[in-house]
Amino acid sequence: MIVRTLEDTVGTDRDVQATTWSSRRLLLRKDGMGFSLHDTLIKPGTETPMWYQNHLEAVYCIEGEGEVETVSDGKVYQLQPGTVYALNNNDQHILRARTQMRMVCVFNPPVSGNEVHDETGAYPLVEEEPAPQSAS
Ligand code: 9YT
Repeated sequence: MIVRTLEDTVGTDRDVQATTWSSRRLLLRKDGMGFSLHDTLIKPGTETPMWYQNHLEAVYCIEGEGEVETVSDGKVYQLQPGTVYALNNNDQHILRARTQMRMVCVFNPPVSGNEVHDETGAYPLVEEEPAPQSAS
């Protein structure tokens, strides 16, 4: 069993900083769960365009307020603690934080931890490593 705390991740390579957010990766691909689990802080007053073309992501807001817009149809959804959005169609979207927001994010497939958003707002797909060969 894996037991880990947020404190365990802060200041380590599991604590990833970007211009508009920081993401504490509690579970990564190497943990072998088939998804990754992140505790993410979105900076207040920011706008983040994203488009995870290689991943599905669910985002559960637990603190703060903001909105998310789906680019294809311009719809805007208000976010507050207790609201989840799920990018089930790899939706291109824009996240706007009115206050600092704290989000619990789940990625399928899991991120490996070193990805950064590319110019489209996506993370690259990290190929599975080959299974270790048993010694004969
Ligand atoms: C909510 C969101 O997608 N923020 C961007 C960071 C991402 N969730 C991550 O890598 O944790």
